[in-house]
Amino acid sequence: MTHPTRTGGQILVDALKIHGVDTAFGVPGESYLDVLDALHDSDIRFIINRQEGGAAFMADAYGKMTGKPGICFVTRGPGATNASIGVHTAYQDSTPMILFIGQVGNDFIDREAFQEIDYRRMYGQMAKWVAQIDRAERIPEYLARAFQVATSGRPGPVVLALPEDMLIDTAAVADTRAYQAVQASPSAAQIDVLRAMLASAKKPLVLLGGGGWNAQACADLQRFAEANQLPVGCAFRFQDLLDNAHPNYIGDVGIGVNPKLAARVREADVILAIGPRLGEMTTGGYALISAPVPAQRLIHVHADAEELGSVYQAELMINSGMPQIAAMLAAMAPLDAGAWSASVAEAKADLAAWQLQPAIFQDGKAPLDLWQVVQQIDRIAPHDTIITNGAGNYATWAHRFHSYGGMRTQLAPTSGAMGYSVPAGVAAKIIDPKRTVITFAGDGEYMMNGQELATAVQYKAGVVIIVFNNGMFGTIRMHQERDYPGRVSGTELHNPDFAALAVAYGAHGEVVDKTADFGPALERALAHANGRNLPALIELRYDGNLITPGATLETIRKNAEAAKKSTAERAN
Ligand SMILES: Cc1ncc(C[n+]2csc(CCOP(=O)(O)OP(=O)(O)O)c2C)c(N)n1
Ligand SMILES: [Mg+2]
Repeated sequence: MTHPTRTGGQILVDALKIHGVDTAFGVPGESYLDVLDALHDSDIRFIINRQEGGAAFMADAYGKMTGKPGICFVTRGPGATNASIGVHTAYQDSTPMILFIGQVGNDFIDREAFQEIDYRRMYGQMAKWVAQIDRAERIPEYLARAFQVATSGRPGPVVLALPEDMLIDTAAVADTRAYQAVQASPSAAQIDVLRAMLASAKKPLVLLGGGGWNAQACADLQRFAEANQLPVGCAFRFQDLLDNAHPNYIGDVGIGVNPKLAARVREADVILAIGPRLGEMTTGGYALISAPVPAQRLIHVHADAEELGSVYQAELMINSGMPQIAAMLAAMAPLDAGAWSASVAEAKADLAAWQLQPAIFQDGKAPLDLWQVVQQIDRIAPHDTIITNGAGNYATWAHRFHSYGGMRTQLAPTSGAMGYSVPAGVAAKIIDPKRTVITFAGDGEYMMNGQELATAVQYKAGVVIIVFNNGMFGTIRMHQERDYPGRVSGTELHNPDFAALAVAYGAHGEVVDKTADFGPALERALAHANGRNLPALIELRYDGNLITPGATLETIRKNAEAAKKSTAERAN
């Protein structure tokens, strides 16, 4: 059989089409001009970003939203290093992604030629698989494998380097079939053991998390929780796997966890963890569930066989994809829930109490009440609104007080990466323009990838960005006050006028510093974003002392000073 002669770039873009790619993100480079040329004739939408960190975060957001690998193209050296934050995030978050990097030609390789890096070494610990394609006729094979690896088992990022001369070389080669993501399924015997362990429980708890979920899997899991009246918590930043308004949703087990929920995790007799790695943030530093042998009887379900038993020696380990286990649990004969059925309503009441207006706002003295801000968002925006955020204390206001509306209404990095919020919000609106998208950004966090506001304007992505401007890298300041009270160092920020900056980009921008002004400002921003398909930014100016819902900076400092004083007195 004869095949048409194509350039490497054409073979690659044809392969992307075969694997179902409709959108790619990136920043161009002369190292992969032939791919850019092949994209010119394809119907793949190539979203041009302003910085590779933004591009890689957008690819991560695409992977999270669709379950298909997010595609990102960057150039060698500087482009590849800028993109690394998105690869690290995709790895920690178990997001399918493929990063293509233009590479130095084979004629110059290994001379530390211009912008040359060995990506196998650079990305060795951050990606599921890193390879370099040295021959154009092997592109179809490498791409098929890249899609397999990114989506099978525990999803994650793959990095492929593309030497420049290989891309312009020609070959007459056949295409492959489309990839098929491969996932394990639980055995019937494992489901029997799982059922018996739950049947013996008095205080069972389900914990959801990790990558690889889809709408059907979430729906099946919800049916299982309902049929067995099980309380369901969600791992750090996987808070949307069960609609937060559902009676069985009892809260997020992450940073700043509700102490009553933390106690429930500690005191549970059987924990059914479906999907999460049970990482540091979800286990309160491996304290709520102790490693390696937990006090609770642990059933750990994970998509990666190697993750199971790597930290926790669960009593029952099940290697399974999320849709596979969820379908089997939905079909499982329901248990007698008499021993624990009351706990669901109790835990839900604990959550409701935890979500009441915090004491720091109750005297009404704060001109801008951040709790009220979230109440207004939940009142005005649709329940299926996508909320994005990056790292920073401001994210607490969303995580604790917002009611996430179910599967993929939360785009947030478990890697704790600053700079994720804006690209994720812009990408979400590009991928699903009918959805309302609201981005929570810190003043520090916004400035890490705020340039993607230009991408939003260019592609008519009507995202609403809320900048929490407290004039500082607040999280670090909080830790500083705890450990080095009163010694502020390296955490103050002198900021631009964010609203004016947004206007300069062609977006709508306004400043809010009073509680009563937020609702109307949000209405205007949403009308602008959804009506005119252009981004809108609301800058919140508030008292930086309001650092967490539970304590002000001042209290944290005073407590730390008092603790230091008493330690010193005891030493004397
Ligand atoms: C890329 C990156 N750099 C640094 C950090 C460390 N870090 C975590 S939170 C934070 C401060 C965030 O400040 P801001 O966005 O203003 O939010 P705030 O805490 O003030 O609400 C920093 C510097 C990080 N997580 N990610
Ligand atoms: Mg800040």
